[in-house]
Amino acid sequence: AVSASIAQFGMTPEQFKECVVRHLHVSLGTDENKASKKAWWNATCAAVNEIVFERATKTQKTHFQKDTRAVHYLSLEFLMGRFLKNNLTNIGLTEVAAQALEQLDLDFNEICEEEPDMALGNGGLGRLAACFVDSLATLGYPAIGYGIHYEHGLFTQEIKHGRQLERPDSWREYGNPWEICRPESIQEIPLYGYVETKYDENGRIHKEWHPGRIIKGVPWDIPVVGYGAKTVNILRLWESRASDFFNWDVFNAGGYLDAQVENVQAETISKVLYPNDNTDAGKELRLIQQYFFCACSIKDIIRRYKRAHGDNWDNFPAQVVMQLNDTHPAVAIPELMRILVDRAELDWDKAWGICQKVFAYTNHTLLPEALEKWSVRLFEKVLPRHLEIIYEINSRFLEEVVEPAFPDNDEVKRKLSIIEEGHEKMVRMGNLCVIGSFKVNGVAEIHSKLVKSDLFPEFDKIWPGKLTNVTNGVTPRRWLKSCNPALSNLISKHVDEDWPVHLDKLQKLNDLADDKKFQKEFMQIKHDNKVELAKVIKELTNVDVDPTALFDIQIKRLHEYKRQQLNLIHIMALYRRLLQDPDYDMPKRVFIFGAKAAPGYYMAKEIVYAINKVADKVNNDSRIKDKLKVVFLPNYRVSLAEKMIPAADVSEQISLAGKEASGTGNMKLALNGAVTIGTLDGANIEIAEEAGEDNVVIFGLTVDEVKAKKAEGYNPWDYYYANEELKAVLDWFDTDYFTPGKPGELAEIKRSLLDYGDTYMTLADYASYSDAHKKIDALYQDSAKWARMAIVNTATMGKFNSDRSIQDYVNNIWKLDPCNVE
Ligand code: 26M
Repeated sequence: AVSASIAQFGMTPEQFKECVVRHLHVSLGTDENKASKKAWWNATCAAVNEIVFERATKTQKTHFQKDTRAVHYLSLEFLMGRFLKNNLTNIGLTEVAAQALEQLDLDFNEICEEEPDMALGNGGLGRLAACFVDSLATLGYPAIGYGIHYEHGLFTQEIKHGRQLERPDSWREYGNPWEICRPESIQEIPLYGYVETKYDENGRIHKEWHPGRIIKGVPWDIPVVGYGAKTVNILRLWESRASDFFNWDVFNAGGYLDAQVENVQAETISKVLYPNDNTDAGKELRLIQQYFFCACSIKDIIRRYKRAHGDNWDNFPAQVVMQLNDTHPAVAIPELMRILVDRAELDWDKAWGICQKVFAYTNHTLLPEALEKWSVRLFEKVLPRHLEIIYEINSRFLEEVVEPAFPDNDEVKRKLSIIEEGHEKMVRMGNLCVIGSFKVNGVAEIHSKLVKSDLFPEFDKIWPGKLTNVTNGVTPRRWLKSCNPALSNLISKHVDEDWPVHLDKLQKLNDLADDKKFQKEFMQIKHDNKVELAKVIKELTNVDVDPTALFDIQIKRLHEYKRQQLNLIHIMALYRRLLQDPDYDMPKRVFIFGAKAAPGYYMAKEIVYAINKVADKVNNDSRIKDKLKVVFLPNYRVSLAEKMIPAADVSEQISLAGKEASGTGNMKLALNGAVTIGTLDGANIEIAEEAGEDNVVIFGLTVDEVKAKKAEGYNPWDYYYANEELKAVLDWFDTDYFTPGKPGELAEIKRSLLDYGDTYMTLADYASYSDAHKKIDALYQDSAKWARMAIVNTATMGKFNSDRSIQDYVNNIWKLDPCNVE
């Protein structure tokens, strides 16, 4: 079915070429002789859009005519990356476009490089949203992604003298060919002000919110092309503007300048993505961002519902499900209650019944510092009516639900209350989400188990079955077919060509895992990909690396719980072994990092600095004869990941057990034939189950062992004194060995691991990690064994197709039917 639909866009390279040239003239206003690469890229996008926009319109029309139930994916982040190659892959025109550009004397890959990444996300959570919208369209489900049209996405990272510098990301400074503005669907959003209590003639209480400001929300639509391009869904992103309506008074009173100030304030809301990952900042503007996009989206959903169903709310839960991507859109719950109770004048119980059938919530973390809380004071200032509604939800919940389940138990009530009592009263967004949703899911088996047992045990008792699991996944279209074309072509020679939608079919490669010819082809492709990455490394860092060396890659946000510092300490130990014994037996190794630190995260930035300083020293030390290289690639992002992942031999997944909810980079790397070195954490456990214990290298404490060690009192000094090598490496941080003339510049890292208690038990796992790397060395030196492992990893990752995740959501939570378009 997929190839049949691809055939419908059957186009010859000549036809595609003509289309691009025509757009160069009529859309870009230039010609073949003077067009810049950027102009060619724009013209190519315009050619693709001839197909994409048509399909998008057709899809929207079909969904409206059939009045389909749809999922509305509410997320503050969509980390989409680049579109051109992805859209070509999904409409099946990659080869045609590549040939067309070649006929124009252009290099397809070079043209694709012109596109800035759409980096409207921090990391895993935002990229998951992007993979999910791809899968929803591919599977033909009616879906819409709602988010914010940030002017600036995640900062770009530069490394200067080893330190991270942040510069603004201006991804659409010169326009974005993939989006369309929809002024006809603008929404007006109230903020601030006060609540008036009124009584009607029957003595019924009525609350009226008199907002202090109105903000305009302008929607930008981005088509999301499914593989096979039958369904093209929409990602709708809201941009904030000052409302003209509100500013007229000010203007007329001669306040032209005051009005401009208001414009600036209003436009600030969608100005920039908050760069925190797994930590809560608690800033007023962030709360306003959350409310702004939830309120716009709900109004949009209701407008569409009313077009088909009028003022009758009875069918609303049958038509609408809203998935909350973490607690960031939690305020959608009181917002829908406000509209139903204050505006539609439904009674409370009926409104609450609707809410509880409409919302579902995904938890992405157990880290205490990431669990969102807003001060009651701030909430009251920005959203006075919503605070009242939250209080009402809470008191009914405590009385009607908690009291019967836990009679006279004030401790449980204190724990489950949406309001945290204390020095400063806080609104707990996680509790609000669990109470307001009909399903709550974690993102990997172990994570969901911990959500039940450690985070929300009482909720699990009150509502058995509400807490559930949906293991994350990644789209194999971007993360294999499009980023690793050579491997994809090899796979297609041995597996049905629809493997990008039926990824379990890769299992067939298991039969070839010991086949000498196949091993050779597989490893040759890996080598070629490493040659390509080596060029990128040279360009970005001026470091020469040998593509025959083992490429060991850790790519993810910089966070102490992810333990880049463990990787670094081990690299320093290898360096020390090589210095002490030039014949130390290990394969040539290249350790490659990609990581952004949150701009306000001090220790994360110290670790970035330390990696870069160690890299400088190691890479320029002729004594170790290039047996060890360390590379920190600046500005890690989706498009760089697409170049790194196909070239990885080893995938570092080394978080402290219990801390990484899932991980999704682990899936992409294994799918491309990398062997995981990892802890029993998040999805690593399921990757090990699928690949088999022999094809991953597991080390470190388990979740239970971590808990036991914490309980008995963990002391990092014990490990320091017990391990001569570990002690020597940590003491190195106090010297000026890596920072000549500046002793102690790296000392904070040692302090965090000893004096500040080593929160993530890096030292406890060191010995086991070091042994695991010795195992990797031995395996890599047996090239047949290694090839077998790499192949089995690719063969067994079918489970981690995000299509499977989406099908799990559909079956257990969303209950959608796929919709045929045409
Ligand atoms: C919070 C407050 C203010 C500003 C930003 C934030 C914030 C932003 C992103 C908090 C958390 C954010 O993301 C958390 C995240 O990315 N979690 C990851 O989710 C992935 C997808 O489920 C998992 O694979 C990762 O394990 C998990 O860390």
